[in-house]
Amino acid sequence: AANDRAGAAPARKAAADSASRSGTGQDGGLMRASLSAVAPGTGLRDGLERILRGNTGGLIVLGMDKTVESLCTGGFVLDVEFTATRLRELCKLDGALILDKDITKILRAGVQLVPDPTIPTEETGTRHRTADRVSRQVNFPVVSVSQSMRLIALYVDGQRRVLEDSAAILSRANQALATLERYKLRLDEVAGTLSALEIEDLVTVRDVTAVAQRLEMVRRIATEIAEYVVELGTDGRLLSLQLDELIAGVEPERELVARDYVPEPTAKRSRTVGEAMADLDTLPQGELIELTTVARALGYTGSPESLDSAVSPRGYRLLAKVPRLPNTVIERLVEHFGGLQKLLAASVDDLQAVDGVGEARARSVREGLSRLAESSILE
Ligand code: 3AT
Ligand code: 3AT
Ligand code: MN
Repeated sequence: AANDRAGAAPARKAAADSASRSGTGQDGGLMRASLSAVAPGTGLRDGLERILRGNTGGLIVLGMDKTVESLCTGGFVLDVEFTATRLRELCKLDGALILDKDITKILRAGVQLVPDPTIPTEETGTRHRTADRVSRQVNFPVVSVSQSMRLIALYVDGQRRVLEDSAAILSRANQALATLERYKLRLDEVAGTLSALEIEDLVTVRDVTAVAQRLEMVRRIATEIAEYVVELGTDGRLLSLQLDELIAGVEPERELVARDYVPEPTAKRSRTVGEAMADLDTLPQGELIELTTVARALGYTGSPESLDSAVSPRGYRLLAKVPRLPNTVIERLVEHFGGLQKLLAASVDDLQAVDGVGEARARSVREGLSRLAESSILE
């Protein structure tokens, strides 16, 4: 089980990275980091909840630099270690608190913040207008705890997120998880069909595209859940384990499909595996449901008729299912044989002609491929 988890973690990270790439870019990254800093289980969240329970408010800047300093007037310079209880006590003072960016220290308390008044803000109330403006003016997040509305809000570069309680987030996350489960089942179905067709050499562009499409759908919903996991902090541990288990292997599978099928460059079209994957990644949701646009992202012409043209895999995806086969050997096997059908037809002797393939490895490849062929009979 420990191995499983170690293998799944990078997949989730990749899903998360792609969210910040295709989503709101760098700001998405800062919002994510900020949500993680105020997630349940952190000292900061504990302190914020204490302020809410104590019926006071708060205005807290999560970082200090020259710009922040230039907006500070009055207050006290403290430079004491951060604790949740100190945060709550010091928020009883009028004014704002300044923490260091790693939230290990409370640097100042009772500060009046004077942001540029020409920065537009839609917020009402001096506290929230200040939080909004300061977050647009400095490179750190700002947290407000509203005394009158009893809620905690996070301001990142003018974006506002109200922190919800874990029960509400979990109920949405569980719906997303149920969707992921359904998508994953469907993915496993189409991927199984693709393997069977590959063995029989009956693959069409449509079959490949269906798998690429399902892989992408699984990744997108997984990305959404990964965001809930960040927001939930320690309350998301179980969700995180379920997510990791469901998407184990999805990320490598996606690359293997691309490496198997992205067409050889021609004079008219050429597409690298990386480009194909990036294009799939950024396909708008509405276009992802069209097989023709997915086919085009992969590097095919994408006309409706072309979906029925025959294609053959290079063999990366099925070779990856053969146990204990190093990547370098997979590369050489594909290069030497040039396609899955030739690999399937190769004898142990033929296989040994490849650099780095001795008799034992040749046998294990031969047996591995035969076993795959037997187990993926078309239903
Ligand atoms: P009290 O003695 O508590 O009334 P204070 O100086 O401690 O005054 P607070 O920081 O508690 O003031 O702020 C109380 C309210 O005063 C909050 C806000 O509605 C109003 N206020 C403070 N500064 C401004 C400002 N620059 N513009 C408009 N309203 C302000
Ligand atoms: P609540 O929802 O009532 O908590 P608000 O936006 O209505 O927030 P108020 O005008 O009632 O804000 O002010 C509440 C406190 O917010 C007063 C002061 O301690 C703090 N505050 C407001 N503006 C600033 C500022 N510019 N710098 C530091 N503290 C501020
Ligand atoms: Mn108020």
